[in-house]
Amino acid sequence: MSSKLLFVLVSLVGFIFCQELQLAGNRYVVHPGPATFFEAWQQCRDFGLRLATVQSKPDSVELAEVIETSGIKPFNGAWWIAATDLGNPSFNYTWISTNKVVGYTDFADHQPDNNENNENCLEVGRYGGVKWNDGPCTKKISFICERFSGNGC
Ligand SMILES: [Ca+2]
Ligand SMILES: [Ca+2]
Repeated sequence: MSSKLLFVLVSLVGFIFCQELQLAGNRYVVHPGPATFFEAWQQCRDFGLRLATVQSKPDSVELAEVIETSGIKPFNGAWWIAATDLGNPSFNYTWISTNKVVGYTDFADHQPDNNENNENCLEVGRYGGVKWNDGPCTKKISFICERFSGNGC
C-alpha cells in the first residue's frame, strides 16, 4: 500500500471517529469538586480530559443539558470553565485548554467586572443557567471537564 493511500485511509478513519465523538453528545463531564481553577485544570488532565471550553451557543446549550442531567448542585454556586485572563493586562481571556483567545462569550449582565481587581478565571452558573462570570481563581468550586481528541478533530 502506498504511503499516500495509507494517509488518506488514516485521515478518513480519524474523521469518522471525530464525527462519532460529536454525535455521542457526551463532550462535557461534570465534576463536583471542590477545586481552585488550577486544581480543576490539573484534575481534568488526570482524567485524560481537559478543563472545558465553551465556544458557541450550541456548546452552551449542551453544557446546560449535561449539568441538569447530572443532578449535581455546584459547590459554592458555580463551575469553573477553562478561561483566564491571568498574565494579560488587557483583560482578554484565553482558553488554557487550547491556547486560543476567547471569541464567543456568554457573560451574565454586568460581567466580567474584575471585582476587587481579583477576578481572573471564568465560571458558569453563579448568575443563573450557564452564564459566565469572572471569579477569584483560588475559590474552590465545582468544575466542568471535556473530552477531546488529540488528532485535530
Ligand atoms: Ca480580570
Ligand atoms: Ca465577576
